[in-house]
Amino acid sequence: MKIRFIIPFFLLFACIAGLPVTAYAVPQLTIGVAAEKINNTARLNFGIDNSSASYAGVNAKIQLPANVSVKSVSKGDLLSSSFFTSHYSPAANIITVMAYSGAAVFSGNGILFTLELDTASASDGTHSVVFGNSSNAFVNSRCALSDTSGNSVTLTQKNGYLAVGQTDSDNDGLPDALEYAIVGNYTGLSPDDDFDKDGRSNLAEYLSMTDLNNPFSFAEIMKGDLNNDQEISLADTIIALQIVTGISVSNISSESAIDGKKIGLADAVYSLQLVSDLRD
Ligand SMILES: [Ca+2]
Ligand SMILES: [Ca+2]
Ligand SMILES: [Ca+2]
Repeated sequence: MKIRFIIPFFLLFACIAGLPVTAYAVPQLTIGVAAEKINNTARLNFGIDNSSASYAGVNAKIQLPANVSVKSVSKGDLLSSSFFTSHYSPAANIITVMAYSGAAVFSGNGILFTLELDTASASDGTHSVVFGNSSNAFVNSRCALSDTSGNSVTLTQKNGYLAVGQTDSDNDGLPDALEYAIVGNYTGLSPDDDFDKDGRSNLAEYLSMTDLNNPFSFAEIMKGDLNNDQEISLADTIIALQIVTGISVSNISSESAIDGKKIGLADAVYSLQLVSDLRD
């Protein structure tokens, strides 16, 4: 039987059997994985996965780990034209976020917002970050999403992790707490692999403070920015020259090389020309 006949037969059978013909995936509210990086800072993403309907809004409370505070909240790609507000209660360490899309419904997979966190006072290790799930502490936890008619939408909620501490048992550039948060041990994550298949290596994502367990979280690569600090400077020239002369430099990802593969003399020349205003 040809495939084009199979589908109508299935639909007919489904109607007779009373099965729902439109099978939407259950949307998932997600909290990502964030790792402490420079200046005791981490960026944690809140997103929607697997949604195949449109949503008018989200209303959720999130419990942060002890001694972690919110520095800032920024809208993600799904909320470019939406109403958005948040309230942080330091005493309870809970952040409440309400985001409503108005006429322009948001749908699909992606990031709703990002929290920039201060992890300076948190204890080393892997901490859970959870959605509210008890009515006395958290409101609206079971209907965090509503549809365009204001009705609550069935969804699942996936909590996240915050990895604090720079101890690195296998000396591969990925801290123990981060490896543990993703694979459950201190050595199982390879810096050169791309765990979430978004085109950025695990090490590159750690360096740019994006979520290496979320394909919708990644940073644009700035060619020549070898140390991933979002600017081209003499520091990049020095790193390139060190690598060319065989000096080992840690925590550098070759994805930011000019050719995207291998750091070489061309990278040193490129950053030097930019710094010297010899090229645009
Ligand atoms: Ca490691
Ligand atoms: Ca990745
Ligand atoms: Ca990612």
